[in-house]
Amino acid sequence: PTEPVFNSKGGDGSFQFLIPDSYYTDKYKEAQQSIVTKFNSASITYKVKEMKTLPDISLPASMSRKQNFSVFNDYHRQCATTIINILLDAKSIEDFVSVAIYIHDRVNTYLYIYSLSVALLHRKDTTSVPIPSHLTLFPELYMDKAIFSQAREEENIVPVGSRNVIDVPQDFSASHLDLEHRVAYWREDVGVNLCHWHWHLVYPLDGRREVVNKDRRGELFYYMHEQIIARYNMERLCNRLPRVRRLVDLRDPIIEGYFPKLDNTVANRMWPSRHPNSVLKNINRESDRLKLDIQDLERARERLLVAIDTGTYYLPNNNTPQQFTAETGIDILGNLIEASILSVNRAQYGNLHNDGHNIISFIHDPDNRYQELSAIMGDTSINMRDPIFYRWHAYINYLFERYKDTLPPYEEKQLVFDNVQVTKIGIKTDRYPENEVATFWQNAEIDLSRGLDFADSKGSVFAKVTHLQHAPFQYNITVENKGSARMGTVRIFYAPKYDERNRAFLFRDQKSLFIELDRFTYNLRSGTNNIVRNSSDSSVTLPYELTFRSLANKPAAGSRNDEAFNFCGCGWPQHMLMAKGTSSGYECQLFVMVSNNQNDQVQGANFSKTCDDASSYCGLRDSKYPDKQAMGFPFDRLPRANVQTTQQFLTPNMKLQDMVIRFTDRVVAPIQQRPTAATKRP
Ligand code: CUO
Repeated sequence: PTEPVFNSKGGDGSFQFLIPDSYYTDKYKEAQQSIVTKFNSASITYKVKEMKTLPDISLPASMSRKQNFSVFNDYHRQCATTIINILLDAKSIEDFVSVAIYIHDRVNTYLYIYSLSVALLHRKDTTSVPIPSHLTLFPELYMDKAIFSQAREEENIVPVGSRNVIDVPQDFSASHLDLEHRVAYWREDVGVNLCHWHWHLVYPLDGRREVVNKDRRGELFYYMHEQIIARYNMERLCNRLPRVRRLVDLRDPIIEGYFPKLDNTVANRMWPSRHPNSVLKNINRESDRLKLDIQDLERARERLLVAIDTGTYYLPNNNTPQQFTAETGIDILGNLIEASILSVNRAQYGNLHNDGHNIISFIHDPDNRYQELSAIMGDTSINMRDPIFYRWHAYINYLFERYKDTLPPYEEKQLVFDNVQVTKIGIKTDRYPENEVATFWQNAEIDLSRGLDFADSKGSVFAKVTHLQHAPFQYNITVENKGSARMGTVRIFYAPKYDERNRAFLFRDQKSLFIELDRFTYNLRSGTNNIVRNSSDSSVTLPYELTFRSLANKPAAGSRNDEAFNFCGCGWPQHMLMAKGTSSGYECQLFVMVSNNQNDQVQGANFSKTCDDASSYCGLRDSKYPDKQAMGFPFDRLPRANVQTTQQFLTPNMKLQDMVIRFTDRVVAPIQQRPTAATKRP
């Protein structure tokens, strides 16, 4: 802010905006004086600039304030794009704050927070402004509705200092009579859902080209969701569930039910549920401006399959077939299937992925006769809770895989790194046997006071959630370099070893289950190199503090986590890096490849230390994606001839190692990892 007006009263850092009279909506005009009086004990007052010309927000204001916002709905997206563009166009921070405040009370709250967050992430002058934590703004989206009355009771009756931390039960959405509930701890994890919300903020599918058209965004849409499915499948196998079945026949009953039990404070309702064996129907809902037939999805799917199988697609009004090339094909296909505004021909290839979300999210009330709102499948901050999310995305992923299977396998010469051999890899921890990772439960406390708007309260009310955690570990990698000193790219993955029938996977199936754990560059000396890398330095994860952030657990000033604290929030949660495993030790395989960095380097890929925590899944802010290889390399294609097993796939610069994940069913206090200076971030 350029000219804040400071109020000398108080010293607690509390803050208020002094809003121009003309900004009050009719609803609050009469109460204006009492609102100002109520908050005038704040120690800092910021006088909001009054804009001479107010923005036209008639479109976003037309969306009901009691409706759920969905990025998959075209109308909702247009509303969001209008707000985002207004916020991006504000000439200064002062103007930005002013129009943001003007819009705030005039549009749907979910729509507003989404638009504000996207704008903050994409304005050059707000890179250091923390985007609102969705978890603390809307805690009701992340935990059982039942705890909130308890929270209000604590806030109203119990003095600060004597308040109880409210326990959020792990098994609130279902019981183990539902087999799918075995992986509910994973689907309903706070960090997993926040990760998905943030990814879609960083990669909006609509808006200005400079906002949407990020480097390899279509490919990253494929890869990020492919990795989610791989991780989910491994989690299922750990829990003796089969890999997720893709949703192929849209007319079959959907056997998976889901009852979220989440409060919807915007609509003052509960989020709708889906009964087992529900059947998809054509959608016609005026209030959502949504008319959609099952056939629309089937037609789009057929056309996409023809494009994939022939390796060609068509541009609008152009009869010349265009070829998918190995370099850009997957990126074009990602935008086509999603479909983002970068789809090269939406009229022909439709809106498959988004419409899948749409049609599923209205399965309970397709023509609005019961005036029910969309279900959680329409909301990117909560849809990973629902088993149907994975069945739909497994289908979407199948299309991408089908395309990838048309590409020529990598030849050995594309995989090797001359004179470089990986001779030993392993996992080490302080207290567990070699190549064993320990998993257990851990608790995190979440401050509810902001989301519940305890305006008059001093102090917080905390909820305690239980989440999966693993003991921190180190990768030890020995590399023999018989050549001169060179830079290598170290790629670390892991995958299940056995299928549902306990048979060792063949490469062609296991390749879809390899989960990226880390990727970093390393200066290889001539001779023997012993690389030590901490699990917490992963290029796919977001530090723990960024998931459960609050002022109470802000990382120490100057630490790596502190630099990132204010920024993106995009990344797989660190506590979910590893699958749960089993109490007897789940057998899986660690894979390390050291590739020649000369082939991997990208000009213009800058690790700025802001938003670079999870570059594998989230890319880099204002920069190119930092790896020239296809995302998922070397597991994104079918193997070369005569390769049956992953062992046979290996070239000397790769190594495979059996490992186990051993789960202990109890809550363990946090374990700190010792720092190591042995590795270097790129
Ligand atoms: Cu992330 Cu379907 O793209 O939920």
